[in-house]
Amino acid sequence: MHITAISEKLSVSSQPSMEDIRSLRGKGFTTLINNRPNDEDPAQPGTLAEQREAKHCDLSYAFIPVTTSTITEADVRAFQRAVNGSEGLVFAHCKTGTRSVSLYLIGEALDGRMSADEIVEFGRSRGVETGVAAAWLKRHAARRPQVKGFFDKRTWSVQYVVSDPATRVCAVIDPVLDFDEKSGATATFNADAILDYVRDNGLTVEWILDTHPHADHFSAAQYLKERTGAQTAIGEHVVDVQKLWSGIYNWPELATDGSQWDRLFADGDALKVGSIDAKVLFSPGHTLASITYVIGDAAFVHDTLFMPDSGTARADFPGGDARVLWKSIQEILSLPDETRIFTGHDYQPDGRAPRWESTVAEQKKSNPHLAGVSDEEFVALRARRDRTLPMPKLILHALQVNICGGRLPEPEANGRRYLKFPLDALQGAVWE
Ligand SMILES: N[C@@H](CCC(=O)N[C@@H](CS)C(=O)NCC(=O)O)C(=O)O
Ligand SMILES: [Fe+2]
Repeated sequence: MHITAISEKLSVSSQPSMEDIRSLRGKGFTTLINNRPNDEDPAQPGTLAEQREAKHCDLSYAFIPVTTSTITEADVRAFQRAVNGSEGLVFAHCKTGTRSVSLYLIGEALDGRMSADEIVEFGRSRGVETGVAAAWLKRHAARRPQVKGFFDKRTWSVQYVVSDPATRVCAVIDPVLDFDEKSGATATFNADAILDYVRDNGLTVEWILDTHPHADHFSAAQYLKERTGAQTAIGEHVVDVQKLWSGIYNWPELATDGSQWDRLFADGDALKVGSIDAKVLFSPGHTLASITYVIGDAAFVHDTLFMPDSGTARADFPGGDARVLWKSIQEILSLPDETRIFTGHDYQPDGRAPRWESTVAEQKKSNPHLAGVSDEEFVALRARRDRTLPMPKLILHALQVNICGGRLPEPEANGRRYLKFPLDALQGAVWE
């Protein structure tokens, strides 16, 4: 292990042995960050062993695995949070230390504390590799649109603000309205964080876009429309979802014509986010109405693909179909290889920090539900996995709000709003 001090708080190193990890407390470190994906080489301990040892030695532990070609801003922010949140000195490692240094340098540059020249000088004076950070920052500067993800840890949802740097116009995608099913309380923490970001960055919201009627959280589309005046939109097949669920809820008064949104998008429809061209792909399979928004070089695929280490979305909700999902995924994968893919959920396998950005090339290469998998195998593996998944805990709460465009039920005579649930209407109870 070769330790290099990077800042007052942070040091980076090549892969430590378990014995090295045991020595960290004695050297004054209180946090261990592992930036190395599991299984890079058979000799590495891996996250579970490192985490166990860290716990044993009273070190805080964060698992933020990256490769040099797939670092995202979310990784950089997770790294910053782990460093800033540490009470004492932080020890970060990958195989050689380069990835850990790169995460630090990119964060410093994004926050305006270091220029490109200062990064080069930093590398020269400390003898660390800065090429990865420099290349990342160059690619980042050339990218449009800007994409800011907001992770909701209660529902593992990712919400986005997608903005055009030229006009400062933005679209909000899949915003979450907070709901606590135990108390029945609603709140706007997530949506207000989005509004703060919009205000702090001088953005104008022109679109509030949903990819599909969500089954696991309420949409904050209405709340954000009231505050910004922006247009709401969803895919036109939402009318089919409305018809399906008005039956399940025995709700004949529900308008099933999509009139709850300002705009309904059809497959191939075009829109603009400021000066950036965007188009809509119909991507059913997870739901009857799912769509993908392709905005510049970024595709918002929500519940079709998850991160390459996490597979794909389930296809067993009412109206879901694995064969149809496979077709939708193939259309997304036919976008250019460098297209940025932004997913709608991240369920944090092995407790790794949340991630939501990949590329078409990475998905094709390493998503285990896709790489080397045939359509028949996909349908079979989806059916196998879906049989094991309980229904989302909020499916019955959420659909009645989301098929109304994120409007809560009207208050009754006493001023309170009420939800209504069918009993024994859905398959998928898991009793243990
Ligand atoms: N435990 C979560 C599950 C949510 C869920 O079922 N998510 C859907 C997307 S809405 C999915 O595709 N899950 C895939 C998986 O869990 O493998 C909840 O209760 O909300
Ligand atoms: Fe979903």
